[in-house]
Amino acid sequence: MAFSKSISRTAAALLLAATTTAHAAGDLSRQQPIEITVELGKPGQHAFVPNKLRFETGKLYKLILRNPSSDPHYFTSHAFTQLIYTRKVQVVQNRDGKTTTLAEFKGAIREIEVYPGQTAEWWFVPVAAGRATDLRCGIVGADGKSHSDHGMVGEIVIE
Ligand SMILES: [Cu+2]
Repeated sequence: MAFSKSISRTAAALLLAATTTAHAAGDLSRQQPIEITVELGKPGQHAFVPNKLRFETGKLYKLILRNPSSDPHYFTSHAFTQLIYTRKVQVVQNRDGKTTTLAEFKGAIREIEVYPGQTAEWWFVPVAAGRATDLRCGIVGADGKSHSDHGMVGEIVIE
């Protein structure tokens, strides 16, 4: 008992030493973002393009969710949201070649719905490695099937 207690005390002291001598990485959410665009839907097809996404921990990403289709679409992955820190989500408007930010949302985000012809930007830093295989769009069409039933699914890997 006394032995294991002294071991853990030593470990704590080593950890403290390592923490105080290591260089601080700074504010990871303030890096220049790496931009990645995912199209939500394409004419006549419910799909994520691309449907396989790869990110690295500790880097800031600006995930541009663009909906060029005529249906609203969700970007939903519960597993993904457990692996990231969200800095913000922005709603942007593209008009006459000029991009204007309409709103910013801060805090934990669970899913995003983008309306036809619109764009949202998800700024986040992956904090844990993992594989999310639950990316989907749950909107149910007139045929009673969801977009994910029609193949609007995807996978996200964080390394
Ligand atoms: Cu959809």
